[in-house]
Amino acid sequence: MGVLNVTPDSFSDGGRWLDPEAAVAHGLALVAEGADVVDVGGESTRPGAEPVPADEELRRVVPVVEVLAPHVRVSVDTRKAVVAEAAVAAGATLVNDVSAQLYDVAASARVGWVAMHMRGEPRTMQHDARYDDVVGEVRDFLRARAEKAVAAGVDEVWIDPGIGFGKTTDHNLSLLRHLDVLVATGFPVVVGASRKSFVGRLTGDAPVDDRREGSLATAVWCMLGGVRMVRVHDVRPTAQAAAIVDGCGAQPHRGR
Ligand code: HH2
Repeated sequence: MGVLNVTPDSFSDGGRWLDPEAAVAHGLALVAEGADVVDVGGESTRPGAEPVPADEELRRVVPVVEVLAPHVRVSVDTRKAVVAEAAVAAGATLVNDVSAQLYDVAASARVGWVAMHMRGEPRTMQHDARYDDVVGEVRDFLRARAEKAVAAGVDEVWIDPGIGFGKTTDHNLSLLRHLDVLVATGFPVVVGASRKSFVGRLTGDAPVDDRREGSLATAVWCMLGGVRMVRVHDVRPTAQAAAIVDGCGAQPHRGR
């Protein structure tokens, strides 16, 4: 899953694809690099980010989804039902929901749904990053939401531990160390760790534009741990890595 942030303020690519033509061109470049899904988002959810009004988010997202959808599977990264509905009407077939609340929208639109775990909301989520058992709590939350979605009629439900969303570096590493716990729920797992701050912390405080190799290593770790989709900014190296992991047969769930 390639990241396409149509925002002025995303933590790594904010402002680069705000113009719809630039966004579409970047989305098509991600497809050429090997993305199976392009994830279009119009609201940054980085720690401390301010919410975006729905009309502005719609203005950013819908025209880009419309143009990309005939070329690639498009997911919409949103917390708002109205934006998810409009993006699906424009051709998106996956709702990437960092609030883990929009399963009714996915059910009535008959599209897939990603439930991501977040503690609190982006503006304040790093203030209260406390857990007794981060892996168990995240697993229980995601499993409960996923089961609700299935009961509501969603056929394709993904779960995502929400790396960096109300979590310290230690919490992120615990979740990555215990991916098997999430995989064991039976729901396909997606992980978005690309360029996030723990990658910088583990690599000598590498700045955000120097986290490519660390992000790639994290993606490969996830693939080997049974994660079925990784959400990344650097699609080309990740797609190459996925081809090697697949070729070596480390993904038994893909039938090899
Ligand atoms: N992370 C971000 C946004 N959406 N969706 C899922 N499913 N999983 C994630 O880990 C995830 C996500 C944050 O990263 P990014 O989009 O690069 O930045 P920003 O929120 O600043 O736009």
